[in-house]
Amino acid sequence: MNATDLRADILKHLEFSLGKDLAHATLYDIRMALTLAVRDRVVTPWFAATRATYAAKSKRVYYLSMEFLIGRLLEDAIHNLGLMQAAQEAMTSLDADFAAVLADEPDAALGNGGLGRLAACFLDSMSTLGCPGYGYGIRYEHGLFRQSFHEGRQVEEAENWLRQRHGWEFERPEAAFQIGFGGSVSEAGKTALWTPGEAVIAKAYDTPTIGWQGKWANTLRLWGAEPVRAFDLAAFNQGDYAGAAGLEAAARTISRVLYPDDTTDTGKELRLKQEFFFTAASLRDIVRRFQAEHSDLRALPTKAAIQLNDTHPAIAGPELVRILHDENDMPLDEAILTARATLSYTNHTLLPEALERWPEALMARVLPRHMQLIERIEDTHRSAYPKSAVRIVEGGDVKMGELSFIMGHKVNGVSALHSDLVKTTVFAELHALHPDRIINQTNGVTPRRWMLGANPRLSALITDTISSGWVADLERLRELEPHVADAGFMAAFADAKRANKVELSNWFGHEHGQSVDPDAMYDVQIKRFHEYKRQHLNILETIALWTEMRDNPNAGWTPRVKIFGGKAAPGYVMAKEIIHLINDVATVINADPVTSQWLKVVYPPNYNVSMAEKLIPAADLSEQISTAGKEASGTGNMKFALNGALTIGTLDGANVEIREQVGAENFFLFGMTAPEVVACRENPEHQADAIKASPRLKAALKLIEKGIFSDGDDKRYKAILKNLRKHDYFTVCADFDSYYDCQRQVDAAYRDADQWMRMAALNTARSGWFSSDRTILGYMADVWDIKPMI
Ligand code: B1N
Repeated sequence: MNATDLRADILKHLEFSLGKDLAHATLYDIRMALTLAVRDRVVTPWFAATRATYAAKSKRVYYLSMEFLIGRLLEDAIHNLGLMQAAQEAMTSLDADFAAVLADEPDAALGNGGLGRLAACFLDSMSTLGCPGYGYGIRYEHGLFRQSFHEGRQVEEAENWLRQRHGWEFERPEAAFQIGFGGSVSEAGKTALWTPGEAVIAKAYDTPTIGWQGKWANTLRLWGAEPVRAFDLAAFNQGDYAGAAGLEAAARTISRVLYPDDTTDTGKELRLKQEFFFTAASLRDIVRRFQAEHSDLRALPTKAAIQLNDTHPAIAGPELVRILHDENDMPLDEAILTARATLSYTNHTLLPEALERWPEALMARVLPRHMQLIERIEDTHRSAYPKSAVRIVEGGDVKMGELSFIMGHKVNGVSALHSDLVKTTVFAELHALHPDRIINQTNGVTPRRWMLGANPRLSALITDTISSGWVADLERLRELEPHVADAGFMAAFADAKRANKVELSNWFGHEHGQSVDPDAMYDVQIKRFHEYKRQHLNILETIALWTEMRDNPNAGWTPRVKIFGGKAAPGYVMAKEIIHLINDVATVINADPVTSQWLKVVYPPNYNVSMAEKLIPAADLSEQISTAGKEASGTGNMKFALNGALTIGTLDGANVEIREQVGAENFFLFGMTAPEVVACRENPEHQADAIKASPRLKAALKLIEKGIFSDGDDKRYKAILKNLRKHDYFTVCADFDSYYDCQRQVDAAYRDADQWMRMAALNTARSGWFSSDRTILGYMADVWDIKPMI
């Protein structure tokens, strides 16, 4: 594919799809014309893949997820299709700034954090590996809110990615299902007839997801909610315009906005309706596709593998039983077995507040037939295991984790440590009954986006050194290891890192008016704000370090830039106060003439996928400092190691496996282990004892209390201080000294620039195992029983 053809197609789309001539084209027009020209090139392999799957009547994977945190698609598609050079040349010939065109695309932020981003990496890997499959989710009109800071406080604004045309999707008016809620259930022989009281239409929007080198493409099918009838004409004719539109608004509300909470159970009726809406529409589509190829629904598990991304689509269990039993007359026991053989469930968290429970009364009102079937599923479980104390319905709540476990043939955790904790904590009793059901599939990240796209400099060096096979076989990065002894390679590796840092510093300069020294260590913590992730541990250490620098200005300090990024759920008060504190501390420290040559704090607002793509390649140090036992896996940790940052971290989630892969000598470990944290909490004075034992921590808390970072306001951080001094469930205080000391080891290591770079290069060379291609191959073999089609 050459630049001339691409250019001609861009001009054709500009004229015929966008109705513009080149002289009047805006940046948006150029970007959209390029998008459509690239999309045209996705369609042929997409059709070929779909036809091959139909022809072979292959088994397909269906990945059901409330969230797909995709980010931008244009650059990724250009890379996957091998069009980078052609696109660059075409843009130059049209006098367009290619980087600006790519940056004009809004992020598709249909997710909160790791869980949604994992789903997006999985789509990429499934297409790269030729695993036939579909992602199913919701086409939210508004994705994750936009964050800004007003006097250091987080302010949320609605995000509006669909204000512009979404260039990648195909609307499918013919693929629409009516989805009901409420109503009543009547007996109909052995089965039952559910007559919903209200209904909406789920309409499909398809986005092709192209794999590496364009060899395969799958479909991401997102459902948008629409009213069954457009509006109430009679009301309109009587002049009641608002009333006439009310029906439409109520229906569209279902796909209006992404819930911005991760890790809390919001318990809202609208959330339950969203979950049922997309799950029911997806199941109807899956069963329809099956029935077009096969007649006997008992064979469903041999042709469809449905993965539940956490419990959000857990209603798939009872809904599939309802379809098989009520609508297709399969005996109930057989329907339950068939559904179980089709479904499997991934658990992403053990935090009790994130384990979904729905009040029985709400479930019975919104989904009356499903509530009955949940009771039948529970009866079946109880008659099979009369001694088991496990209940799906307990204390007036339906527990979606138990339901998912019982209705899935495999349950997986997302890192080795987390899967072990799943076995020994939340699902210990169910694990004893079903010892083969819980398995581990450690998460991964796609190297196409997180190395090739985000870090072109390092990618070029890797390709020059070991050729390009690593992009689809990331473990080949191990071939870099011998080159770590080669001064030429190491100089090039260091140059790539430094150039990434200069670029980031320039971006900080224009976007946030604060460029930073590229020779300082870039120390980065980017992730959602949550007490368990302990951004407050990091900022307390920053305060202690600043104090130490002021007290000993001649101690030969290692220059550092502390970089933060991330959003807090709008209702999570403590997390928002931690954000405020970081911004306040930044203001004071950055203005200090004594320390500013060594220490800066930068916190750009509105962290998202595109910002991660800028920050990660420029990082020297990756902060993975959660309370051990709380971060199920983490995936940012993998992206940093891959891009040659060293980790400072606890033995939590996938950190454990990262340390095993890269070598303990190339990882900065601190803090208590998960069992030590549990033991520590047995002492109700653990925080007080830790503060007493640590003059530095005590002094840092005191500075906050005195209002040093809040213009003398000694009340502003009362809640944080009280929590740390009295309660500190996340053991910030107990881990503080260990973290502080470890950071000083980091300082010393960074001063030996050559040795640091060798450790960084070994992190890159040994992170290949964290490719999501490896994860997906694991799911295909151990959960889905599917073979690659290419
Ligand atoms: O899932 C990621 C993991 O890498 C992270 O460690 C984990 O925290 C994250 C309720 C969640 N767990 N649970 C959620 C998201 C949305 C929501 O409404 C919970 N996210 C995770 C991928 O495995």
